[in-house]
Amino acid sequence: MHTCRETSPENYRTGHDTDSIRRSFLDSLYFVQARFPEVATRNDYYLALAWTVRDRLLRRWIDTAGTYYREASRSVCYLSAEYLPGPHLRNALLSLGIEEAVRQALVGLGLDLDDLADQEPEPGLGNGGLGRLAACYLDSLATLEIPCIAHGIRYEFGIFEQEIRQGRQIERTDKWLHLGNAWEIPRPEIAYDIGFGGRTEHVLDALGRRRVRWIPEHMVKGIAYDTPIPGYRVANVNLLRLWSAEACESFDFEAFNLGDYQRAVEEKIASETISKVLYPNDEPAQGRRLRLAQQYFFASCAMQDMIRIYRQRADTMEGLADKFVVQLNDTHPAVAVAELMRLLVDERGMDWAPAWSLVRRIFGYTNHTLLPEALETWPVDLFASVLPRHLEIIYEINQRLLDEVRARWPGDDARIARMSLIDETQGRRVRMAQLATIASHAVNGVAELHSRLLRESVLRDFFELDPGRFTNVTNGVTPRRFIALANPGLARLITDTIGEGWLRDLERLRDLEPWAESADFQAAWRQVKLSNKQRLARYAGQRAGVLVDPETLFDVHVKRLHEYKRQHLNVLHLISRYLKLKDDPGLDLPPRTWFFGGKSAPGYHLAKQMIELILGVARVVNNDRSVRERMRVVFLPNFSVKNAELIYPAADLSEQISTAGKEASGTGNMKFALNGALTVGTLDGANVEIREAVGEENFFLFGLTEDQVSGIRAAGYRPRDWYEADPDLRAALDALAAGHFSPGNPDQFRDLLDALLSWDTFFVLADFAAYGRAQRQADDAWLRAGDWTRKSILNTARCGRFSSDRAIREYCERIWQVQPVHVGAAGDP
Ligand code: 26W
Repeated sequence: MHTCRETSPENYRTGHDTDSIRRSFLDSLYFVQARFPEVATRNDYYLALAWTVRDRLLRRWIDTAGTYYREASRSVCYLSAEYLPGPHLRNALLSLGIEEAVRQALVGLGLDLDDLADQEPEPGLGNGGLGRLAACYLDSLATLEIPCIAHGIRYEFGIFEQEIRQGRQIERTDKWLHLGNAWEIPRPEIAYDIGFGGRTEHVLDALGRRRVRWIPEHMVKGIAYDTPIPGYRVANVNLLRLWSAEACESFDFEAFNLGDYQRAVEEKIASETISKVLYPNDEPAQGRRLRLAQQYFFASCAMQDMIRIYRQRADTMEGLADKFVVQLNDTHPAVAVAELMRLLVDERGMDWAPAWSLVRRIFGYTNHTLLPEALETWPVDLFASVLPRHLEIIYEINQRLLDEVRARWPGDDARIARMSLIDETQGRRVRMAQLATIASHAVNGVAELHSRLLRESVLRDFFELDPGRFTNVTNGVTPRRFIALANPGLARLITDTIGEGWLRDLERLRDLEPWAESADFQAAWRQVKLSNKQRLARYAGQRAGVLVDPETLFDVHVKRLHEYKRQHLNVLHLISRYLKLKDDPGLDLPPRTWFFGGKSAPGYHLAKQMIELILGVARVVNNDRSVRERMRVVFLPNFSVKNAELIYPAADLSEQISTAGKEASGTGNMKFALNGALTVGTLDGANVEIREAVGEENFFLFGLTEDQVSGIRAAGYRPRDWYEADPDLRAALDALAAGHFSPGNPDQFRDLLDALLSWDTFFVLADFAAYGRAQRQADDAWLRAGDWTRKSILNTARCGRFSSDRAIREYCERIWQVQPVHVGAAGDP
């Protein structure tokens, strides 16, 4: 078997020097894009560049795959229904270390790298935090040389494009693939048949053992599309394997001959629907049939693919858990548990017990939310109609679980009812979090507070059943994209100050601490921040049509719109400040610009109202001559990874104001702090750990703690009392109710107001005054420029632990027990 090393064209096709890059760029333009300069479009040039860079990634992927194969290394299978990788080109150049060589190669051809890079569409295959975290983790897995295949769905249409029209969010279809995608490699031969519906047959096999055969009603084909995921300055390139659904028979010729053209393509349409579009909901679970089909589709492809790769070198299944560990990114892929049991027991003939112990050793489960409406449960009848065999397997798992619980807690029927995988209370539903938990050897939350609340509430009974299974891995973010790519000015200043190496060892940022006192360094630090603010101001002018002064305090609140994230608390404070300035223009409040950004799930009415409220207030404040020199409000449309890279480096103040106990972790909070923004926030999610890291004096804390919130809730919370008791709050809410920010439509915000004054689920009114005090602390600190800059430097210096490299190292040690595999790179200079 010849190895690839001798035959591969180690020359300009993969060289890292400017000449090789220019030659292979022109080659790609002529022979892949089939274009020549006179007629080539910007997209042609972008794609030609993408092919050129992709070849260099594939060079490394071949070395990686070869090494992993030779070393029979243990691998991670990361299963996630969502990925938000962001544009690939610039990250690939950074990882390969060829940005400058490419920039020179293009200049020589009269082309500009940044101009071409802007052409790349963003793969918006996720809603928010969960999807972006998965992408950060893939970057760290490759950078830490950990063998990994990440599985997901190749949605034809990703998260909608958000447009703002007449003060409202409009959703536009995301056609990310329409100009082609140079970063994926179609793998038509890596394909699996996926069954749906039908029935099961219980038979006795030749040895008289009970066997079950599933006869699906529908079959769909799952096709793999591979995207190379490069590590930073290592030769390892892992794979993101996204599955696309196709019809087993995409054209029914017989129907066509009968002139029934519709039926001829019916199956094709039905099948492709499965990977057609991403569900744009972030939190509220909608028990849609297609959603379950999507989840099973990629879970089955992933499990069948894992077994295929395993069986390339083993013919009995016993060693499967030595070679693979599977991480469930929330419950969305949790049906993979029942699928692996089906493949091991029904297809491979294993007995239940050994199969189950394999499954337990293989799976790990990460929970990302405590919101009851986000914990997935499926109606048993829906489950039975889509996945009849898997329901039987879940019943069997449940039976054995409840037998164990009964043995431990005889007569404790309440505990049995709470722990059963089948919720009998609301018309029999399958509890996916409980299924994932009982099938995993490790269950983790994504921040210390969240993991504690998980043990004490949602999964309390399972914690009592087996405490050793529960752990915490606080989230992290990749410094490659969110510092080096997004904030090159800061990256240069840091390297000039503490030397190279910090991008792979972020704790080294701590070496910046001594410089926090230096006036020169502070001035350089402020200069970097100012040029990032000027860049964002230009963007805001273009995309939101609002003129922004970069000298003002940039107060930034960007994340999905959700009541628990309390964008409306921010706006209420903003309104209060506006009314006060109207009353007393002499108030000594430093000029501030409020930036908001984020999408609302299309069906989430109150979240959409919050966007309208922000836009309504912006229109009034920005056009009010008496205040607009000191207050400006901007809603940045279509928040995404691409424009987030402009936003995080430009922020002075990061808004992390969720109700304590609701935000599992947050990751934007980490990106802001690492880029030198100070946080105004509650003791929620990872805010707690950020405040511990940076020091309480460098964090504007406010609000009820999780304990206090549950205390008030238990005692009975009457939001109207707070309205009555606080004149500032009353003035702001009254102005809203009076239609001050919705001229001609006074009732526009009725629902939002009613929700606040009647039940205020997320304690906005209760935290209003404290939030105002924290904001005044921020004003005062801002007026002491030197002090603010010092705090900003210390935030960056002390947040190295929030690197996704640290998080992945913890997963490797605590959950996956996988070791790095160093890949010697051929052809690399
Ligand atoms: C079924 C609908 C649905 C879709 C997505 C339910 C739940 C989700 C995700 C779990 C929501 C999500 O993105 N959660 C966020 O995950 C981040 C990464 O761990 C955390 O930092 C955020 O706090 C959490 O809200």
